[in-house]
Amino acid sequence: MHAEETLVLVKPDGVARGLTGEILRRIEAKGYTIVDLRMVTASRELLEAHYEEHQGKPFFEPLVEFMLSGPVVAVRVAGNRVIEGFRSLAGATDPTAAAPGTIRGDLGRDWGVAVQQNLVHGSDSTLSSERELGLWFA
Ligand code: IDP
Ligand code: MG
Repeated sequence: MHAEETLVLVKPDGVARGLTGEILRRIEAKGYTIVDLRMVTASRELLEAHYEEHQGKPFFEPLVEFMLSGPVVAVRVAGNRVIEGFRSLAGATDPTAAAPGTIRGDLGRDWGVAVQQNLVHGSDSTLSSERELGLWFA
């Protein structure tokens, strides 16, 4: 059977802080497989498509600006139940509330800006992983 896949992004804060290796280490240590990886300077068009579900929310424009602020590392990760499993590794959206032991809980914090800079993105369903992998690994 073809293993499930998810899209992970190391966001610009993770790349700028030199945490790409630590984040990839956690994914590999959990036992998932890195299938493909690329460093991308995203376009506004790509980010607006990626985050289309959030259009109209107060943090949407700050989110797009943040994601444009530097390179992102896009990773195709495979494994059974990897979508759920990576979301668990990442922790809650708000890094202040994210549990210790998670990427966001251990490595992230609130910087007092309009968008939560929380180091990583992970797809939240098979529908979104297929859509997002198509955008980032076209
Ligand atoms: P997720 O990344 O945990 O799936 P989403 O709800 O999909 O969270 O939101 C996308 C991104 O938008 C978050 O990772 C975070 O960077 C930012 N964000 C989400 N909700 C808020 C908020 O209420 N305030 C500020 N930024 C937010
Ligand atoms: Mg999300």
